[in-house]
Amino acid sequence: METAVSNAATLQDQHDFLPLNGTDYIEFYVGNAKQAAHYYKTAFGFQSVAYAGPETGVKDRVSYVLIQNKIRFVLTTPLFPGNEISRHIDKHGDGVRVLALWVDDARAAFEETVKRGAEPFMQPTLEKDEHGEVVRSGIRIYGDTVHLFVERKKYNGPFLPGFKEWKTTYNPANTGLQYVDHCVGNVGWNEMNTWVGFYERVMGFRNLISFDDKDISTEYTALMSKVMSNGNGRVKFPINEPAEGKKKSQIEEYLDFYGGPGVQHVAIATNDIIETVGELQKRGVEFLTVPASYYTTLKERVGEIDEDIRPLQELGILVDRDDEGYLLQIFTKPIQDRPTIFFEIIQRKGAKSFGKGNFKALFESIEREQALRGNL
Ligand code: TYF
Ligand code: FE
Repeated sequence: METAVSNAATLQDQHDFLPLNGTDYIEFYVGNAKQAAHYYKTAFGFQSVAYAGPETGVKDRVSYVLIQNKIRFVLTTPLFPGNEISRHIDKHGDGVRVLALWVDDARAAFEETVKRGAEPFMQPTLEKDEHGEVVRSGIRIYGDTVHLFVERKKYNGPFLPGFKEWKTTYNPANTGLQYVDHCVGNVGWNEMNTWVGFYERVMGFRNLISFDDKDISTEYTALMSKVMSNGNGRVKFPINEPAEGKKKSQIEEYLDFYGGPGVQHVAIATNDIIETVGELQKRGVEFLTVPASYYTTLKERVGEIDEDIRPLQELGILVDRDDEGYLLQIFTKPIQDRPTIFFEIIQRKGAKSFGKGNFKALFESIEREQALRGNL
């Protein structure tokens, strides 16, 4: 059963020991950052911002920084075998290494979380260049994924010290992507509550919503999920674990191909999902599809909405309603050859939920893809 936990009041009474301004950046370790950067520019409409590599004095890697509105992605590739990036890619394929959080005090963020049991990843480190100074620190989370805390209040460079502005004449138009709505982690069997406890105890997050395996017909992919949110709601991390069902859980397929826990999907918000998804499809981004019957019963399920059903159906956009409003969402196919990370595009019209009414149609769609891969 879905359960909404309403402990917002109690949390507001407490001091937030880990104030977060939002997501600072998401860093992907990829096999070929030059080509990945081209894909994020061409297909998703990201803009070139900054570069680090041999030309800037970094000898073992190349990183490209891309932005679109409030979303910042860093694409990093190793230049040699045997380093930490190479090993990450060998094990996981392309994937998310860093979920960086924007803070006002990276030293305090490190102290407060490590004091509460976080495993240190990076001691607070001051980096400087002609644009000012940045302090970063970091802790480990599930799998090989880490949180970095980034304090940049005394910095006005393009990204971080060590990066130079990336000037280019190739600048495809953006696609209306606005900000990171949530980042979902897949963890191992029976590990969900461990990570829920971690986000509560170590990070001061609270459980917004829980889904158990009964929310998803046992005919289909079984999983459990709990959505964790920080105090001001700007950072949301749902955690999934596989559950025993009649068929192989989509979470298990992920864990097999990622080589353990990691980021499953990044949900990106838009203010006009029809416009954004239309543009993404024109540029070759592939999305999961649902049967036409989904749209014949849509009005009964969600009532009146501002959008015409026709373009929603043409694009394959899903709709769900909760007590506070409704949301529109759609999911890409995995964005690399391993069936691991994918993106969600979401437009919220009052709804604060995650699309439970779409789970059956969505998971059946994922399951069809799993079957094509022979992993069901
Ligand atoms: O973030 C969510 O909860 C929704 C639904 O494997 C979802 O996007 C949940 C689990 C999953 C795929 C999507
Ligand atoms: Fe999601």
